Amino acid sequence: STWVLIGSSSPSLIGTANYASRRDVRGCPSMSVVQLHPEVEQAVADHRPVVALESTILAHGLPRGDNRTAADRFEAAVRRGGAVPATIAVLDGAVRVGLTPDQLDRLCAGDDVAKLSVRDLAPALALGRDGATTVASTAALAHRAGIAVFATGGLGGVHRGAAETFDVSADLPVLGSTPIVVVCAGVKSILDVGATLEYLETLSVAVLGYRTDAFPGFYLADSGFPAPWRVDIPEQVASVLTHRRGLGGPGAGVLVANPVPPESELDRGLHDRTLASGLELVEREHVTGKDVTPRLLAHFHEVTAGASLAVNVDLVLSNALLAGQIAAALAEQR
Ligand code: PSU
Ligand code: MN
Repeated sequence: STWVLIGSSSPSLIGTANYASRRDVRGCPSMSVVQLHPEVEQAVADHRPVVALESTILAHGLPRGDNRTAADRFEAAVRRGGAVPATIAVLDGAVRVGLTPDQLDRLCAGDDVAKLSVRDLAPALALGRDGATTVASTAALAHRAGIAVFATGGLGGVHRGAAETFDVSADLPVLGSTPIVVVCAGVKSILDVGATLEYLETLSVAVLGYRTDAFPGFYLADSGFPAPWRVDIPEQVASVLTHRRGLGGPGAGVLVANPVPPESELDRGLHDRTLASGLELVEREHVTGKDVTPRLLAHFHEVTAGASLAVNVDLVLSNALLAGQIAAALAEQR
């Protein structure tokens, strides 16, 4: 069963035990802090399609107010694609896989919502903090909960200047050891895209362009780099994951790079100017570490007077819909 693979392939991400079955997962003390929403739990148990959604984009990537509306729209897009949505976050001292409307309200309005990568999960749980999960922690938690498909906006990656700062998102190594499908619009264009693609190759992550030969550039449909592989239908992505698992070995992830719909793309000139001023700004304000990405995204939203916000929401909607279709195709192939 899938549970055997899920349990045995990345035992060390969150806990230390090697879980071999669903019963073991439930019985493990470290899993008692993982609370599945009843609808999600039932869907996973029935092997029906489920798509994980991250919460850092809500709490730290989109402005207050817009984020709450967007949260509902992301979940609705997953349902349109044919799957049950499971937004993941840490609330009330527990990991929540699938949030209630009240929990989404808190996550989107909260002033004290930490940004949690994988390494932050245990401290946040121990100290009873609320937190939003990044691509890295959402992928790890989704996988442990038995969810095979995950949608986000733009993947984190190698930052510009990383040769000196060492700023490389944990999104990359986690994807390198988690056999899950992540649907994104490429990596965020604020990053060093070429270096990120190289690192994904080093980590053995399969990179698939969806209906494109060009690797997408988040706000832009084309990053200027080619996509290593091209797929054209959700069934092909499902088949790639099935084969990835069938090959065994350390389970790396599958990255589906779905370009922003052409009609939603940001104007390239505006993009390039805003990026240049944003990079100057983080330098001038000495913004470092996990604050860099949220600061640059906020700068885009300010300078483009909401144009980048609309693009960001549109591309996540498109990814959530596709992720739903991929999860549905995967359930069909079982
Ligand atoms: N995609 C978006 N907006 C976001 C993110 C992704 O459209 O805010 C978040 C994800 O949670 C991703 C994080 O994991 O940005 C990357 O942060 P960092 O560069 O600090 O690893
Ligand atoms: Mn970083």
